[in-house]
Amino acid sequence: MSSDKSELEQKIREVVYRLDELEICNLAKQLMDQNVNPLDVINAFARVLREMGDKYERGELYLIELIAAGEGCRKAIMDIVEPKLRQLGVSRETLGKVILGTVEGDIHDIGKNIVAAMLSTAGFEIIDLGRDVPIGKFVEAVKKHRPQIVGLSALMTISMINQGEVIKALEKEGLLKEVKVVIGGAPTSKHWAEKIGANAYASDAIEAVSVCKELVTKT
Ligand code: B12
Repeated sequence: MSSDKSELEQKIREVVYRLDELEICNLAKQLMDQNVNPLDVINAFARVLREMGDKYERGELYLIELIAAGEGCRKAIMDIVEPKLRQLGVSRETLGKVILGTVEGDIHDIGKNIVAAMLSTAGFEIIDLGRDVPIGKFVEAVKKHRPQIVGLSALMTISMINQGEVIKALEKEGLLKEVKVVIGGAPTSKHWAEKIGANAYASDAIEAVSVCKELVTKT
């Protein structure tokens, strides 16, 4: 079983490193047609991307290569693997509504999209505001959709400040009484969540599911 998973990861690695979006998407299609577990595919994409991120940080990859790999993986996950995940999860009952977005100033959305896919499969209804989302847009969306949870993603030390700004804006509008805030993204932590007054932190998409389930049962 584990060798199946490493074989899958190797297949994905070979294609992602060729940096060709079409090839990456074709492989994702092929894997979905062969009924490979979409969660295994998403996790393999995430591991390969992290590995490439580490190489970029060590100066072994150019930024342009990272952009091509990141965009190819994003497209494959969003357009091909995520719809399959949703299809598998359709019969589940709704656990609650979650508004998700990457905060203002930050265009990283691969992790946020994975979290959206996993929460959706687990039975949450997702309203995805996208990336580089202005603070006011989160407030408007909470007023409009009345979710149980708001999930804020940030991948940069500069943008993580805006997670705190969204919480302040929600508090100012009296919305924190009815909505719980969960944060995530590589530079964030449990400690940061406590500091800015978020209700919870999750380090990855799997933890995000258990944390969100816990938050809705507490309300
Ligand atoms: C891919 C990538 C990009 C891609 C993004 C493509 C896309 N559509 O997202 C591209 C190439 C476009 C990019 C651009 C930039 N990037 Co960049 N990028 C990365 C990289 C390599 C990987 C990020 C990623 O996708 N990881 C894979 C996913 C699966 O992991 P994840 O995002 O951490 O998400 C998981 C968890 O964190 C968690 N999670 C995430 N969000 C949420 C939300 C909630 C609610 C919850 C509960 C959990 C959760 O669950 C996810 C799934 O398990 C990182 C390096 C790294 N090691 O993180 C740098 C990195 C984040 N980038 C960085 C930088 C500086 C930039 C640029 C400014 C570069 C530039 N000079 O132009 C620009 C950003 C411009 C902007 N305004 O945003 C820095 C940030 C440094 C810092 N600490 O501030 C990093 C750390 C690289 C580095 N060391 O320099 N980047």
